[in-house]
Amino acid sequence: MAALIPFNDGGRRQAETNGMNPPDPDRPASIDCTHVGPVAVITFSHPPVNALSVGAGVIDALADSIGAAIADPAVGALVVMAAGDLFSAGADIADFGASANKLDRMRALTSDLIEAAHKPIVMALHGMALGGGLEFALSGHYRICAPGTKLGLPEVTLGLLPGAGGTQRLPRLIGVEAALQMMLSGTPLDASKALALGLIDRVATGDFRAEAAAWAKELVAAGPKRACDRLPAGDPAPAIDQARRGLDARSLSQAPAFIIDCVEAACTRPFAEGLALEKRLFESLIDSEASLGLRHVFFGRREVARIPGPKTSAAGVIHSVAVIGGGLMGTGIAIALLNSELKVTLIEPRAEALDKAVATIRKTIQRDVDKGRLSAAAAAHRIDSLFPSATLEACAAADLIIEAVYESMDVKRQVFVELDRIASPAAILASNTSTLDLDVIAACTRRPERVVGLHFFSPANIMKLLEIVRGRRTDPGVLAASMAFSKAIGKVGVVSGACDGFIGNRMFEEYLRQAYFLLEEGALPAQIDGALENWGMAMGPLKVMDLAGQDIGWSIRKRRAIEQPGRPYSTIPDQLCEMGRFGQKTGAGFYLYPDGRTAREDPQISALILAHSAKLGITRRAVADAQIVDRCVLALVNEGARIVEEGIAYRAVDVDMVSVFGYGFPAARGGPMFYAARMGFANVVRRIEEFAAGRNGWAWVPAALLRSNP
Ligand code: HSC
Repeated sequence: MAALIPFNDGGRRQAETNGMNPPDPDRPASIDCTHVGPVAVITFSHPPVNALSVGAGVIDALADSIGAAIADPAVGALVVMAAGDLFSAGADIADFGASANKLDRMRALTSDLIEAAHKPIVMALHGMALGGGLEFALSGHYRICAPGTKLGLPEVTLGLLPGAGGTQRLPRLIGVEAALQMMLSGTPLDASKALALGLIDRVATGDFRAEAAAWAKELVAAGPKRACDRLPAGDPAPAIDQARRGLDARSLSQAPAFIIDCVEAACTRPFAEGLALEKRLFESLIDSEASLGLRHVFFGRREVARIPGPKTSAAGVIHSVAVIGGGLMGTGIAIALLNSELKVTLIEPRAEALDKAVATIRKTIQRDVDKGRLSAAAAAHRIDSLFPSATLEACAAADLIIEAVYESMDVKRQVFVELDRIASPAAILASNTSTLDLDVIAACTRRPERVVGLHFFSPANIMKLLEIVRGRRTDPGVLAASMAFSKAIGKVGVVSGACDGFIGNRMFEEYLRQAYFLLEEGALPAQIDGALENWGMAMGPLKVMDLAGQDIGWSIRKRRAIEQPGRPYSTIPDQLCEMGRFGQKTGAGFYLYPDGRTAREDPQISALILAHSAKLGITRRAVADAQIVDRCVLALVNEGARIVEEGIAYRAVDVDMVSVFGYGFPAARGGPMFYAARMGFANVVRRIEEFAAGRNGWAWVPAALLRSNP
C-alpha cells in the first residue's frame, strides 16, 4: 500500500542525519582557485543551481578556499564566482532540517571572513543570485554582474526572511523603501535596475569573469568597502509605516512582519544587534507551519513532474497546437498558449462565436500592453500566431489538438471521430473534459494510445494547474510529452488516472457536499465561506460555485443522482438553480451580485435555507467556524487519501499540488495530505469517525490509507 509521505523532496530530507543534508553523489560540489597576477579567482560549483549547502560541504569549502586566499601574502584581492548557468539559487532548501548551527556557519563565512577581510573581495555574478546566494554576494566588498543577471531575495515565498545578513545589508545599500519592496515581494531585479539602486557596482560589458579579475587588480590599492559600515539613508519611518499598513492580516506566514521588524532594526540598532534579531526571527520561521507548508510546495511542484515508471525518450516536441471550441475555456487555453509563444489554430464553426473569441483574445493581449507587461511588438507577434478557422480540417498539421467543446459525451464523441480522420498520425489528441470518461472518448478513435486528457482550469490563461489525464491505453511517450508541454506553458502539470472528476473535482465534490450539509444543519453561506477563507482558502466553496456557475454543479448532480443514488446531496443548491440563480453570471446565486462581482448576503437565501431545515425536521444549531473547517477540509483529506489508495494519483504530493494550484488551497498549509500529516493521521481518523456517527455519517468512511499510516 502507498504511503502518505508528508514531505516530498525527492527523499533527501528523510535521508538527513544530524540535520545534515548529505552530499548527493550525482551533484558533487567542488571549488577551484586560480591566480591571475595578484588576484585569486575562486570558482565554486554545486549543480544544478549552486545551492549554498552546509550538508554538501559548499559553505566549508568556500570558507577554506577564501580563508586560504586571504592568508596568502601573494594575493592582493579576491574574486568569487560560480560555474554553470547561474551564481546561486541561495541556501540549500533541503538543508533546513535540524539546526546543527548551519546559520552560524553561514554567518562565519559572510560576516567574519568575507566582510571582515582586509583584502578587497569582488563578487562576480551571472544568471541569478537569489536568497542566500545574493546575501553571500552582499557580504563581499564589490559586485559586478553579467548583463541580464537577476538579483532577488525570494525567501518570503518560502515563509522565511533573508537570514544571512540580507535584512541588514540590503537597506544600507539601496535604502529602506527599495529593500522592503524587494524582500516583501520576493521579486528579483535585473542588473540594470540593481546598478541604478546601488545593489551592484558594475555591469560588465564583455566577459564578466575577465572584467571582474581586471577590476579586482585595480582594487588592490583601494581596499575593502563594507556595507555594514554605512547606515540606511534618509528617514525610514514613512516606508516602514507604509509596509506595516500593507501587511495582510489574514497571512498565515509571519515572515512579512518579521522582515519589517528586521529592517527597522537595521535603521535603529547597531549592525550586530540587527544581525542577532534577524537570526532569532529566521530560526523561529524555519520551524513554522507556514514555512514547512511552503517548502513542501516548492519541492512538490517539481516532484509531480517526475512520472513514475520507465523513462521514455519518445516525448516529441510540440510546436503547433489546435484548440477546438471558441467558448470560455477554448479562448482561455488559446491565450495561455499564445502567451507561451506557440502557434495556435482556434477552430469554432459558429462564425459569431469565433469572432467573439478572437476579439476576447485580442483584448486580453492588449490589456497586457496597456499595463506595461508586454511590448507592442510582442503583442503583434502573439496576435499573428493565432489562426482562427471555422473548419476542423485546419487542425490537420497540428502536433497537439485540444478539444474544448461543450461537456457532453455525445458532442465529444463526434469531435474525436472526426479528429481521428483528420489529424496527423503523430498528433496528440487531448480532451479538456473535466469529468467524462477519457477511455470512452479514446475508444472513438483508432489510436487510443495517442489520446490524453488535458484538463485546464478556468480562466485557463491564469490558473496554474493542468491535470494530465492518463487513459487506460495512453502511451507513456504521450504522457511525457504532455508533461513537457505543461512545463513549456508555465503550468504545474499533475498526472491523474481516469475517473469521474479526476483528482481535483472528485475531492471538491466531497468538500462541497459537506458545505451544503452544513447549511442544512445551522450555518449560513457567509459563515461557511468566511470560516474557510479565514483559514486560508482563496475563496469559500459557495462563492466558488457562484463564480463557476451553479448550473454546472446542477447538471453534475443530476447525472450523479442516477449514477450514484446512494450518495445524495443537499437540495439547497438545486433550489437556487430552479429559481434561475446560477451565480455571478445571473447576478444572483448564494449571494447577490449588484455590481456583477461583489458578493452581498441575501436575506431571501437565508430564509430559504431556514425553511429547508424546518422541512427536513432539523433543529438548527450554532456551528463553530472550526467545525466548518474540519468538516470541509477533512472531506478533502479523506477523498484525497482514497485517490492515492486507488492509484488515481501516483503520490500524496500530487493531490496536494492539485489542491494548491487548482483549487485555492493555502500553499502555506502545504495541501490536504501535508495538512493531514501535520495533524497526525490517527487524529484525522478519529475526527472522521466522530463525523461518521453524526448526521449524514454515511459520507464518512475513513480511507484505508489513512488508517495504515501512523
Ligand atoms: C535562502 O536562501 C535562505 C537564506 O536567506 C538564509 C540562509 C541561512 C543559512 C542557512 C544554512 C543552510 N535549494 O527550479 P528548478 C533544485 S532560502 C535546494 O527546477 P529552474 C530544485 O529543487 C532559498 N534545491 O530549475 C530542482 O531540483 P530537482 C532562497 C534547489 O531552472 C533543481 O534545483 N532561494 C534550490 O526552473 C532545479 O531547479 C529561492 O527561493 C535551493 N535553493 O529554476 C530560489 N533551488 O532537479 C529557489 C533550486 O531535484 N529556486 N533547487 O527537481 C528557484 O527559484 C529556481 O530553482 C531557479 C531555477 C529560478 C533558481
